[in-house]
Amino acid sequence: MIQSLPIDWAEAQALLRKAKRWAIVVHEKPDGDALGSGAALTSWGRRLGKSVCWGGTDPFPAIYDFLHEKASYRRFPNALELFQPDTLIVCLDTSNQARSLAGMEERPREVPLLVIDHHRDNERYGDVNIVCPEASSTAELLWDLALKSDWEIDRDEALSLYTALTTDSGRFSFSSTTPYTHRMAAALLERGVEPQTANRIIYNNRSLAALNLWGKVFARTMSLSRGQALLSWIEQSDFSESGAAPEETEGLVNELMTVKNVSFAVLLTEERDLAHVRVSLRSSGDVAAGDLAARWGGGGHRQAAGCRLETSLKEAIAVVSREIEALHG
Ligand SMILES: [Mn+2]
Repeated sequence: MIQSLPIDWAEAQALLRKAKRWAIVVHEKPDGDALGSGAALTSWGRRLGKSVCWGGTDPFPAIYDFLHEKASYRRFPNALELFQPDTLIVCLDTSNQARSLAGMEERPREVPLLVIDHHRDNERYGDVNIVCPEASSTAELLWDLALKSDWEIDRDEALSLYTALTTDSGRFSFSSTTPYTHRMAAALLERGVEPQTANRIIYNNRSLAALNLWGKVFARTMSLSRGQALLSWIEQSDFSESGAAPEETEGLVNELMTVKNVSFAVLLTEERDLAHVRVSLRSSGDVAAGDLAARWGGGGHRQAAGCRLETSLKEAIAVVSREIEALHG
């Protein structure tokens, strides 16, 4: 791993060794990296003879049901029950306390906190912080920890780490993907991960209903600003007609960015009340997605942002496309 700041592995290892109990906490709306990393660390802890619990504020997303520690994941209503003697709290993939559990800020001094994360905006809120923004994923840091600690890595743990690695690196395509990321993937294959099986269980799990809904959205996509931008939308009736669930539109807007010469994409989703529209923006060009979202009271990053408009879908299509045409000239 390439790193900008020194990392105190020895202090982290000492905390992990000393505690009788590990309470592993992942961020709200946990993703593949949070869950894959949490599953691997849970399993290692148990093998080391620790009493381990792991979980987060939100339910376990069904698409990751195949992870081997799924059954031991728990929803914690707040952090208070974790504040017990001989316990170490480990926050994974979580940049600040507000994204972990309610009440985490009230942690007593005698309950140590270890933070392991790769978010650039991590607030280093732990007693020991393994924070490395250059890492493709939190899993990459857990992999280092396991190697430095001489922990065994079995096939289930390898699959959990591989899930985290591939989802957080966009299947090894984001700029955070390094030679080290690939070396780690290679080592996971040596420990029994089969890439074709992993790909099937991680990605090929869409419902036909969702495929039908995505098809409708693709078919009605409009080209703006001489093909530099694309805009499409989801009507409420699309959900009832296709039978797809709202969460099955996750990632749809990214597909619009796969069209040649497109550097800006917008997906509008009509809300249930037919009086609000959710706007998802993606950009890889000069017009920052976050700037446009901010104009309408939303926020986000340069490449990905969102906002919500109080208007009909028809009006939103008109307003947003006019704005994009003006910005791209
Ligand atoms: Mn992550």
